[in-house]
Amino acid sequence: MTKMQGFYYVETQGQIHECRLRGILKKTDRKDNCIVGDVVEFSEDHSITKVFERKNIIHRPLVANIDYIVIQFSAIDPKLDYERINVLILNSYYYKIKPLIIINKIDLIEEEDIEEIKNNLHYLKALDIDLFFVSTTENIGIEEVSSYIKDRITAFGGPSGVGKSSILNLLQKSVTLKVGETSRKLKRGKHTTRATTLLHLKEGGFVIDTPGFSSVDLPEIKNVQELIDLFPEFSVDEQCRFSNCIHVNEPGCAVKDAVERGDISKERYEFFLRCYEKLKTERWNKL
Ligand SMILES: Nc1nc2c(ncn2[C@@H]2O[C@H](COP(=O)(O)OP(=O)(O)OP(=O)(O)O)[C@@H](O)[C@H]2O)c(=O)[nH]1
Ligand SMILES: [Mg+2]
Ligand SMILES: [Zn+2]
Repeated sequence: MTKMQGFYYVETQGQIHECRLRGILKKTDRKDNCIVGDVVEFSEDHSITKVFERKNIIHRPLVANIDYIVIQFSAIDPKLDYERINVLILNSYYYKIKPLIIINKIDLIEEEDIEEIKNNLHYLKALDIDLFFVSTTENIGIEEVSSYIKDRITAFGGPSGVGKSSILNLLQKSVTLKVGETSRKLKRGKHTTRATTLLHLKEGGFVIDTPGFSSVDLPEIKNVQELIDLFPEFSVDEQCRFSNCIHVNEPGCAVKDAVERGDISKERYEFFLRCYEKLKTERWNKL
C-alpha cells in the first residue's frame, strides 16, 4: 500500500487500486493508522476497511512490514560517513530489521580505495551484515543486490545524493523515480525524493524509496542494558567479573578483554562508549 495526497494505492496481483480510508480507520485520523507497506483489505467501492497486524514499523521514514533495511552511502560525493553507518546499524537492530550496506559510486574511486573501505568496515563480518559495492552509472554489482532482495520488502535509506533513486530505477528495471544532482559546491545531495514510495520489483518483492536524511538520531534506548543488547558481538563466552558489568570502567571486563585481544572491533567498542556517554548526558540523566 502506498499513500499520496489523501489517496491510498493498494496493489493486488500486479493491479493498482486507488482507495480511500473510510469509517473507523478514518475517524481515528492518526498519521500511522494506515501507512506505506501495510497489508490492507478494501471493499468494492475502494474503501480500506482493515489494516492487518504489522510485523514491524519504523517511524522515519514511516513504513511497515519491512524485511531489510539498506543503509546506502556513496564512496565519495557525498563522503562516506562511518559514524553514521554505525548509528544506522544501531537503529535497524533497535527495530529488529536486518540491515545490509551498499556503497555506491565506486566508478569514482580506485580499487585500493575499495580495499580501504572494506578494511574500515571489517567489523561487519562479525555482525553478519552483508556489504555491496555498486555503481549505478556503470551497472556494477546491481545483480547481486537484486537477487539478495528478491521477494522481500526492502527500505532504502541514506543521505541525500548517494544514489538511492538511481539504484531503485535499475532494480525495478524502469525509470520511475526522479534522480537529482549533487551540488558541486557542497558535495551534498539536493533532497530530490520528497515522499516515501513503495515500488514493485518484476522479479518479486518491493523496494521503498525514501527521502535522504540530513541527520540521524540514536533510537529511544532507555538504559545501558538496552544499549548493550544492540551490540550483538559483545555477547562473549567469558563472564565479566561483575555480573552487572556495563563494560565501561569495571575491572575484569570480558568485553574489554575481547577488545584487547582483537576479538571485538576497537572501532565498534569506541562507538559503544560514545553512545553511552551521549545517552547518559543527553537523555538518561534527564529522566
Ligand atoms: N558517478 C556516479 N554518480 C552517480 C551514481 N549513482 C548516482 N549518481 C548520481 O548521484 C546523484 C544523486 O542521485 P539520486 O539517485 O538522486 O540520489 P538519492 O539518494 O535518491 O538522493 P535524494 O533523493 O536527494 O535522497 C545524481 O546526479 C546521480 O546521477 C554512480 O554510481 N556513479
Ligand atoms: Mg532520491
Ligand atoms: Zn564487562
